[in-house]
Amino acid sequence: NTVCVVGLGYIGLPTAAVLAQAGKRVIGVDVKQSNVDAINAGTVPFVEEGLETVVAGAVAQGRLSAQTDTPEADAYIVSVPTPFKGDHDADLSYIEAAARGIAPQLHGGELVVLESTSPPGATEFMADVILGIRPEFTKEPNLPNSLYFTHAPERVLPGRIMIEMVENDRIIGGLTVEASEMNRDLYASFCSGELLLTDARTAEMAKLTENAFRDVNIAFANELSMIADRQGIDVWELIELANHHPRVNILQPGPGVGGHCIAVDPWFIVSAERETAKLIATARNVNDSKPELVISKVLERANRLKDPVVAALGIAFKANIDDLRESPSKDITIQLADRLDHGTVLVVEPNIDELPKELSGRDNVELSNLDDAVSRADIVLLMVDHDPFKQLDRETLQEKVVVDTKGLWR
Ligand code: SAJ
Repeated sequence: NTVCVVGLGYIGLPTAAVLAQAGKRVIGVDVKQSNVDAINAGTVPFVEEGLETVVAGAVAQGRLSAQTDTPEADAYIVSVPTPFKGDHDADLSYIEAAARGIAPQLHGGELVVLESTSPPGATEFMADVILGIRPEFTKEPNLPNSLYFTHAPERVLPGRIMIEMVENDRIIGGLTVEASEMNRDLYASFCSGELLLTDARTAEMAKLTENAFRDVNIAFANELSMIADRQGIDVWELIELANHHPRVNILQPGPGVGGHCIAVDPWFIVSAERETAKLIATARNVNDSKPELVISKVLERANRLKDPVVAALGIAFKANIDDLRESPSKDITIQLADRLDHGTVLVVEPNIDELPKELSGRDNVELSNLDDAVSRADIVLLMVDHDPFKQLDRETLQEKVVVDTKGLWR
């Protein structure tokens, strides 16, 4: 029972690891030789709590290995990126490349699961690529030349992946019922959550819907923060009070929405239904407009000073992780460095050791530590609610201009 996982990133590698832990023989495939080498050495090329122990164990036991070519297997799990192309359309070229790698290895009877977050129709597209190359096969079930295609979107939260991968309920949508059932049997080996069967299109839409729901709700909080600011009201107190209503549960405003999921996936719905998905598009735009407001606020205060020092606290996309992908706080910091007439930006990010390339090598940017940055700063800009920032002695903020985008120091 061999499973091949194509794409060994934030989702593929943990999936490969839990399958190996469940006793499967797992071969991971990645285009990047350095990732393949790292995994075969039992190490993990990114930070995720608890992952390295499982990978190291599975590699040592000979259950998990990685390579750059796609092998023969009984089941394939495709977890490759689906970035944007054009006007927020989904770029399916990585899915297509994965399908082209899988097609020559098939004998009939294999399951091919698409895990990548995808627009409606992507599973069908993947199947069409494979059947285009191998027209002797069919997606009709129960024949010697049947292939089984499904979509099983991942829903794990970065930072809790190893727990949520096992415990979360899963939606499994097949092009046929038989494909869904085959996928269910495989995922039951590692997943203790409920396995909910549906068709592929509904599964694709369900994943996008979950993230769009969260995005719309965060947009509501962010819009409230702008309204409250203009009205001279503390938005966090406002939300706390309103949330005492038994049917109100408003999320938290912040400097914008980041990460590779919530800031991306809603656009796939908009791109499929531009005329109808108005609220979803507006929410995206509200959340994307938040960083510019933070930048203006800081610049307005900085420009009153002769040689302003701005402490930028947090450039990760959310609390207690090192992930800088689509991070609004990183973008705000870059913009401040670009647009400050004079002065210095002190970056404090406890989860990284060096500045990202967009910020390194600049005369007016330094990577600093919390105490040093706060003591030198005229303006303290808080953008991420990392634990160490919560513990800061508030006394040190007296005499400073504080822009607290997370309401951490209220
Ligand atoms: N954020 C706020 N206010 C809030 C909550 C979040 O501004 O009240 C911001 C965060 O600071 C961050 C962004 O939203 O910038 C996204 O963070 P998140 O914690 O909401 O979500 P992600 O991107 O880490 O993970 C999401 C999860 N989806 C949902 O909760 C519906 C996760 O379960 C998905 O698996 C993941 O997207 C994914 O891969 O799609």
